[in-house]
Amino acid sequence: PRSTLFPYTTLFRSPVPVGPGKFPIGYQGYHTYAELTSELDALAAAHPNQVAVSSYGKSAQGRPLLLVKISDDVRTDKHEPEVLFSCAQHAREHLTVEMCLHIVKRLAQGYGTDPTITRLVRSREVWVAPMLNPDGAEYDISTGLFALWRKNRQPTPGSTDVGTDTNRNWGDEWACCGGSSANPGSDSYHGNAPFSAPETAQLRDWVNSRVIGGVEQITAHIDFHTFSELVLWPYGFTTDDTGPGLNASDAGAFRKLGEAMAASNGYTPEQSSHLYITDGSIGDWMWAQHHIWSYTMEMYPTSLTQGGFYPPANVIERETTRNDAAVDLLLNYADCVPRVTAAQLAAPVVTSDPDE
Ligand code: 0X9
Ligand code: CA
Ligand code: ZN
Repeated sequence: PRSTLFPYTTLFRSPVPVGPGKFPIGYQGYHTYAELTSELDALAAAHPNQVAVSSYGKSAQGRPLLLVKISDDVRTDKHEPEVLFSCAQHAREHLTVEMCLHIVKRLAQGYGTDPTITRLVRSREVWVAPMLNPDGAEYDISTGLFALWRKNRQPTPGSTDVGTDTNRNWGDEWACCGGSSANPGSDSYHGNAPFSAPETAQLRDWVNSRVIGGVEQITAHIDFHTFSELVLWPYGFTTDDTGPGLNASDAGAFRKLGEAMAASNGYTPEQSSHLYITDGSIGDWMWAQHHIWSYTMEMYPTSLTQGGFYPPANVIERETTRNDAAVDLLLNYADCVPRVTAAQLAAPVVTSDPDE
């Protein structure tokens, strides 16, 4: 959502803290960075051929930026569509961490037991970056109460203000169009240069490293945020339906798959700039630079009265499972997203499996 803080602070009832660096009472089901790390390590240990945990760099404060790969025969780089799911660019959007963890768990545990998941895990290479901004996420719970923090925790040279909005720091049309702020104190501060945040620069470098033989291996992507229950697609920097490298047929495919995913989870689909203009957001770069079919999903809830950025942990299971069909749709179409425009979406979707 565009602006939240004034009504938020008056509506929000302070929860009971458990201790510094811990989620408060009612939020214990959420994962801290350390808990996320050990959960992922346990999944990799339980599914050594399907789950591998690594990192693509370090945050401003030195935390490893976690990266999970899920596939059959996970240590082999196959010639299969690669799909990226990313979460928690924004510190306080803790529900998205649970979304990424849920994707890893479901694919790992469903492989060999659920036929749909088995087929998807066999025919795709799935990457999950579950916490793009770990410094911010940890800062948000550092006192034991929520700090309402959004940005990273990078010092801004020449300012006492801390933090860059990583989702305004990507290098496509950076700071072009009034969709970000040059004020270091702003929650949408875009940084002093494109990719000035180590968190964005290193994810950029890793995505660039997936160009093999001149071809970007990642074909599709969802960046999860909260809140508003939306499915969004590029461009964010312009209200035009088309733009550099984005023609009407691309826009039609973005819309068709976006609408199909939204039909599956009850979210509202729209071009991201129709919500509001952003410049330097992740999805614009993913498309402009690599033609990755990149969506932004704003998860539960729709309003501040339902908890805003801080819904209680008892919604985690319901609100992550809610996106299973949308995740499967993206994985399914990742071989060729434009074929969605010809598909009968009510009919079951069949993807050929090169391993069979
Ligand atoms: O503003 C953002 O970065 C995202 N919303 S949030 O409330 N989670 O911060 C939405 C980005 C989507 N892009 C555009 N609306 N252009
Ligand atoms: Ca591959
Ligand atoms: Zn966000």
